Amino acid sequence: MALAKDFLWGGATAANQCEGGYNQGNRGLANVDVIPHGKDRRPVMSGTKKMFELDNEHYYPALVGIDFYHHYKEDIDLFAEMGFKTFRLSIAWSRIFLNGDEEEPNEEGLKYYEDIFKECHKYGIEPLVTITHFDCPMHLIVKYGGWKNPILIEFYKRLAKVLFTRYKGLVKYWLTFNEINMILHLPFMGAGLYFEEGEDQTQAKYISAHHELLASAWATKIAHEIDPNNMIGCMMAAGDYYPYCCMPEDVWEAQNANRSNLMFIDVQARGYYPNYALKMFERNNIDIHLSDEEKKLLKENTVDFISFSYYTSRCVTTRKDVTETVGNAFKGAKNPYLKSSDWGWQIDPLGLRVTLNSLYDRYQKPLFIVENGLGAKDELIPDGNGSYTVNDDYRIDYLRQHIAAFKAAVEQDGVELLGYTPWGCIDLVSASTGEMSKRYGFIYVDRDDQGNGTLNRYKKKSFYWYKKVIASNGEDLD
Ligand code: BGP
Repeated sequence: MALAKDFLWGGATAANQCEGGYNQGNRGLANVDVIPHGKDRRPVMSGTKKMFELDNEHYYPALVGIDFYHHYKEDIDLFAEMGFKTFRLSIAWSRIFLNGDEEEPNEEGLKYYEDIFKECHKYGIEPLVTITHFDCPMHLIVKYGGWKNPILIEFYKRLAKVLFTRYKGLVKYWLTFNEINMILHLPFMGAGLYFEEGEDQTQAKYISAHHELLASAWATKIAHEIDPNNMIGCMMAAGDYYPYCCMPEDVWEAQNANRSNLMFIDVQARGYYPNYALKMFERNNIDIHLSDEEKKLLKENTVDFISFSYYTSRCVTTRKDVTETVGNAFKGAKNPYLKSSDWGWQIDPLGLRVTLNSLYDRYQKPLFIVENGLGAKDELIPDGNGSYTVNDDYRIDYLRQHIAAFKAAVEQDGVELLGYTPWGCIDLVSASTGEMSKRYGFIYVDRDDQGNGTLNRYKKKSFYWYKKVIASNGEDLD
């Protein structure tokens, strides 16, 4: 059985990493804007260094991104040339509600995304929209404490309702929160959480996560009421944890590590907190104030499909003599059987098949790979026709192996898979490092880590390769 004829091939982006135009179209300031490049990035992202406004000492890469704000027509045209069936992008919340707590939305912001969606449909591209990809209006953080405060559920509901109403017929596929489990790892970036000294961070993270889970269930409910055709997905930073060795302690450690991420998806896909999570809350004195009405809301509004990012598998151990590594903000033991990218993320195509199977076994709902790819340094060279290109065989190689892995999961294991949108289909700012030089795209964007460059777009070798892959519905991977 080959991939379905309507398999959604495409690419993924997020407003905070490509859109820019931070002070245009009547947009408000967001947490993602004030996360700087450089040594302060990590402490700000993790909520331990306070940066609530822009200053003159730092460079903030999100403010311009790759200026998708002004280039979207040109960029969508390039996606269409590759044959995209879908394009994943996110809404900048503060473009729709500047402060987040207004009664009325900002028409300029709504019109901007409407134009993008129409542009996509011109080419038969189905938009796949993340309602929030790490962004939260700064005003909601300063005034209410971000997602720690349940009032954010009300503001998010307002946002969701406006989006579903305005884009009815234009957007069918929605994701409620990007990598919802990232709140545990990079809480300021993930959910606008800043911690005061002495604050119980664990309690703050789980109560905020609970608020997001409730908001996600509300959005699912509203979306289905407004248009029963809407397909709502959850989104997790995935990649199965392996035990470093066959010691039972390592196997147990891996099971717990997997559960710490799956807990979120258990709630969104099955509609209730699993017992192991409730017990973990009890042991750690975490109180999420779960009420009967909330239980009902979660139970009745589960997602239609499960989406996830996959860059790498992970490995854990109880042993102390093992080297550590990091991949997509998750620390773990370094797997000696795998190669690593220039940024130390380990490369494991078979791990994608493993992850797809674990998720499908657990939930029996359609899956969607909405991020995957290799962050690498590219060299722009003349293409012999008066323009420039990149010979990115390393990227082609990575993607080829991962596509083969998900095809095997579909064709040989029977996993239901809706589509594949590799991350950063056009080069954009890296979330973890703020660099431009960590590139994922099929399209090169001339901009460097300090914000210099023409912003011109150039097609890489992988552009033509991916075009062939899509045209053959994944049959031609050479
Ligand atoms: C995921 C995020 C993306 C993206 C990707 C790659 O965690 O959802 O926003 O950035 O990782 O990570 P990075 O940009 O750090 O290479």
